[in-house]
Amino acid sequence: MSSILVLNGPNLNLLGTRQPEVYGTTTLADIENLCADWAQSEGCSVTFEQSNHEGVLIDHIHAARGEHQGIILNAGAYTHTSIALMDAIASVELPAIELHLSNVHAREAFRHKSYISKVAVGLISGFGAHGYVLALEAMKQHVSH
Ligand code: CA2
Repeated sequence: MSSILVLNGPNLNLLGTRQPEVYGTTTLADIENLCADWAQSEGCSVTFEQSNHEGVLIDHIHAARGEHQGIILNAGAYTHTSIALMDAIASVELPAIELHLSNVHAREAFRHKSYISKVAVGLISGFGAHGYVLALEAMKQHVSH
């Protein structure tokens, strides 16, 4: 059975409570439930984590080695700044999909740069909460080939 880590970065715990015009009204708990429902219907295992701390996110990435076949990463604003997260993804040699709720390329220029893209197998951006299901589908396909 394939096992996938879904990892969420800073401020995503606030989803559904602030800035609904940008990020929608779906909470992170709702997204976790969407992922759990997908996992059950597909016969996959999904582990869902969130942290506001760069080092904790790195620890989750390191711990994924030997536990999961792939990582789906919404690194939040660390996407645009963190060489440390990029290095962590490269070091574990697991496929990673970069995920964003919003279309980062339709937003401010500082969101157009991504350190995660350099080490990701692909990018899903702009489909809101449904992007998590799209990323899970893509990762399932990717690890089965
Ligand atoms: O679109 C995405 O998923 C982002 O990763 C979200 C990040 C942002 O910095 C990235 O550029 C794109 C921000 C997450 C903040 O989430 C909030 C949720 C509710 C209220 C305020 C922030």
